[in-house]
Amino acid sequence: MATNRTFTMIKPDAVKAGHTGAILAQINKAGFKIIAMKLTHLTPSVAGKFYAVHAERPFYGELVEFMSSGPIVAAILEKDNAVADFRKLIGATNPADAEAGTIRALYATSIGENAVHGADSDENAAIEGSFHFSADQMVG
Ligand code: FUP
Repeated sequence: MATNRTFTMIKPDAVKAGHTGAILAQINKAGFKIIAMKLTHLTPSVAGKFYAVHAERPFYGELVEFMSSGPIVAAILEKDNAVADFRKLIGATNPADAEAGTIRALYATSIGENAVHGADSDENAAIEGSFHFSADQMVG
């Protein structure tokens, strides 16, 4: 069910640093089931489209450049209360404010290079999930 799913990306900084396996293990340990997953390298154009909602923000250019700077892992995750629970697991956008033990506290280096993305609503989770995956690429 859409309301029990969220969308995540392990960002280029974390993939580059070799944290993919540890982050996926933490996600699984927290009770999320992986419904769809791929390793991909976004072009600036695709990253720009994904983050179009931030197009007017001052950090948009840097965000698009960073998100297309190397491979990412995109995934759809399932769990009761997936969106809120995943936001809790990843911690605050700025790792300096992220609670100890959260993925961003452990692996993010700055507010821009913050290791993981997590959808912020059920609606955005569905939009972002279908941006990256077609229905036949989702399991279950
Ligand atoms: P989040 O939902 O926690 O990913 O945070 P936002 O939607 O506010 O921001 C999306 C992405 O923009 C962040 F992951 C990183 C980037 N960003 C910056 O680079 N600088 C900022 O001041 C805020 C966000």
